[in-house]
Amino acid sequence: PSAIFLKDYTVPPFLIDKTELTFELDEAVTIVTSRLHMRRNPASGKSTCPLVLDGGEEVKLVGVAMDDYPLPPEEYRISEDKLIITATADEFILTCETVIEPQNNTRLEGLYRSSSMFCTQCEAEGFRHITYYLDRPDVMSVFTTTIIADEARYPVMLSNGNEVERGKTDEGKTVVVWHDPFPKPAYLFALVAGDLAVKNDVFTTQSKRDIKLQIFTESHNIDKVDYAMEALKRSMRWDEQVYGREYDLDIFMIVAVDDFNMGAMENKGLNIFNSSCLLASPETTTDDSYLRVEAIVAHEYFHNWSGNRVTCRDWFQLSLKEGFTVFRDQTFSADMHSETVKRVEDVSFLKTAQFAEDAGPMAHPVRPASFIEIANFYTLTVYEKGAEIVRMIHTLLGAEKFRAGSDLYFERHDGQAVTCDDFLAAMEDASGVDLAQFKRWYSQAGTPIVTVTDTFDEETGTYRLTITQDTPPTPAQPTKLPLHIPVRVGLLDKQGQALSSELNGTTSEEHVLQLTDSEQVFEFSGLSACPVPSLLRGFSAPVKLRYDYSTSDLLLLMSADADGFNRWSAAQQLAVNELSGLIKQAIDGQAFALDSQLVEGFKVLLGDSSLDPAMVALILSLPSQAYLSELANPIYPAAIKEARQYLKTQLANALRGDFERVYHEHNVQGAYQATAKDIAHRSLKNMALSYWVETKEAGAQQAVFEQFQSSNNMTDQFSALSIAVTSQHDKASEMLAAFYDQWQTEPLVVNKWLMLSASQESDHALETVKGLMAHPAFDLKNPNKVRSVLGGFGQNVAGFHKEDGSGYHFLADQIILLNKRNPQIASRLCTPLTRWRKLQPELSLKMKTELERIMSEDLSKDVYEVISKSLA
Ligand code: HT7
Ligand code: ZN
Repeated sequence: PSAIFLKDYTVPPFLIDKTELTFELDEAVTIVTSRLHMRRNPASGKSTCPLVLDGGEEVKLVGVAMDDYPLPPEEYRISEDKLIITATADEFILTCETVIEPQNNTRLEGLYRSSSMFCTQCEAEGFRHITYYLDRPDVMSVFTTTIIADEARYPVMLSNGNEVERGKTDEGKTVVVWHDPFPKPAYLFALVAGDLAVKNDVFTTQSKRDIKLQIFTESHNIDKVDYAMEALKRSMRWDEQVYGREYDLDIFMIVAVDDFNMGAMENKGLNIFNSSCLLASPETTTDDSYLRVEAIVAHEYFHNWSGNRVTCRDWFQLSLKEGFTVFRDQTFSADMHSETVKRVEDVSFLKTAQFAEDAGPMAHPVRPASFIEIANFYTLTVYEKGAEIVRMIHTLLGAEKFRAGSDLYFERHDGQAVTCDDFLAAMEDASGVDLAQFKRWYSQAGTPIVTVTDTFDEETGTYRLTITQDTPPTPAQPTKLPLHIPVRVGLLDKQGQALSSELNGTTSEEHVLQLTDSEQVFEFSGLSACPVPSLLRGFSAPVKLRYDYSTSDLLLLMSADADGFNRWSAAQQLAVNELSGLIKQAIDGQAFALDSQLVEGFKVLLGDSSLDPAMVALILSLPSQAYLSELANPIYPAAIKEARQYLKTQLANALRGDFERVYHEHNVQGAYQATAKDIAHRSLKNMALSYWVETKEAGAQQAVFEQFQSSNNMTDQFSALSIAVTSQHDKASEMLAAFYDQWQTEPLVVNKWLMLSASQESDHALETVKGLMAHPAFDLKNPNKVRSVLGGFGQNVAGFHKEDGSGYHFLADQIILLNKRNPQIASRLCTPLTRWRKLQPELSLKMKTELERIMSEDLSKDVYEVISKSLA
């Protein structure tokens, strides 16, 4: 497989003004007829080149006609999945009849079957698995879709836009015609047919248009869509209020499907969701999943403007729509709940997973310069770091100018396929802010390291920060240029009071430093004593901050900083410092010894009822195994696990009474509600329980068991179960079995059970996982189930990182098994193996051996790209 490069982009030689599709859906074969109204693209300057259409190996061509005359075989050929037509007029109608077998489509790209329904997934390059087409995002066309099927089996037949006709064929089949007036690339095409139940609602826009809202599911799930429907209406209102964006069609539909490679898809007017990201009920859904449903409903809806009305010119520009839309959904969720809690969660995820990606063999810029398989670039870098870039623009411009920039972007590019540079140009033009250097964030990979040192001049009352930046080399980018980095800073006195200071003529309690050079000095005047700096407030840039904070500075920031985010950040840093010492002791085979400075800080937190319980819970949560692995080099997985366990037990024993009290104080009574307030209480209660149980007191063990048995909601029940499993509760196995018995008819709950069971640490973890894959609840065709079991196993230190390498061998076997069946899922399963270079030497070698074994197979493009880059 070979790479394609951004620098080689050329405009399409042909355009498709209108696309007319007919689908004759059937269990055995589906016949797809396309009538493409095409013309040469004057902008391409090519007047004679052949027409080359994209296809897939499973698409069988039955016939092709030009302006209704069948083409003789010598005038076209199929080569490497492309249909090549040697000669064309300047303007013509191309008709293709193709046959596909959706029921045998295990890749879940294109048209496929999920349960008893037909559904599609066309982003990024799925449409070519349906029929031959110019499958690239800068070819935008007006689609009319005719669906013909047996109404008894498929009473619901949906596509993009509005239903414009309904009738019967001579054979008695039902015919439904959909027309989407908005030109769109093929990746936004969608079709669904099945026996589905519907929930209807109406949203009245700011200009008083009534929009019909419909959510479709299989009938047994229709009682679980109320939350998603309310979230949709909140999203529609928010986009009007915050971005001035109103919905455009008269109908907006969402369909839930069980088999789906990712979370959801923003097809124009017909979003398709993984049911795990749409369905919610108090008994079966945890708080985290409720928030996820809301965020993803919002994300897909927001794409209607940031993605659909204005789309990407090419797939290198993916972050144009994804980075912006993630920023929009993050801000929405912050507005719906707590801004600080949301920021902590997002940053914690970024620092754990995106930083690891940036430090690994798949590191790439937010706008990649090349790829072998675009599906591999739906990454945390493109999405999450891309959102951080948009957030930095927001910080640099301020809210008002940012909104002006967004308005200009939508107005200037409505109906176009554009680039990240176009987005930046709109932001610059509307604000007058120069983003020339800032642009490097899009093209330079890697996480910058920002190092801060300080001095205080007693005589002049001047505090000086010297800040350097350095971005480490990444694949294909050995040297880096300085970036434009906004650093939000506040200063505190030794009692934790905010200090006002003057910087460049502005006096304020907070400043945004514009770091643009490799080294810069910032002078704050008007201070009477050396302050404690609160640096990078709100995580104002996606960088690794280095500043030599003393323990007392961190304790001060944790208890008193005006910036809630930095209070959490200080607590994390304290915990990281203590854990680093413990990890070293574990690696050196020493007995653990620690007098934790966190005890006092945690005690104050646990006694302060004025604080947001959700923030307290976040501050109490120790840095995760994954985050500590990201920080470590080399990574000793077992040492990290032991160190975390030791610190948790120390804190639990030192504060046992506080955890027990807080557990009882935050026990929410009454009917379940997914409100910020109730979620906050549940999160603190369950965090307290997770500590209390580490004391091994009978009362705590009993509390876990009772909560498991008597909860009226999945958050509390599943928290109790997870706590039992991780703390190796006497009844953990009994509880796991009972949980499965209770929920075996609810697939989404069973997925949680699969994941937790696979993550249960033990010497025979691998046998457990093999047993789970043979369990009737498992299905290799269902990505959610594969992710649950293999994702859970990946977190299982004893099982996955077993010294004999059997965990890595097993994962490699699964990747090889899925490589051809579902390349996208197989490729994503490779992620843990890409970290091999950072692992402790004995494990590193074993992992590398497995990568080499995978490499010797006949690989899909998806898996080939990840494995070959990992070994390079
Ligand atoms: N834009 C959507 C991307 C997506 C996708 C990409 C590759 C393979 C399968 C996929 N399903 C959905 C999702 C989003 O970001 O909104
Ligand atoms: Zn998206």
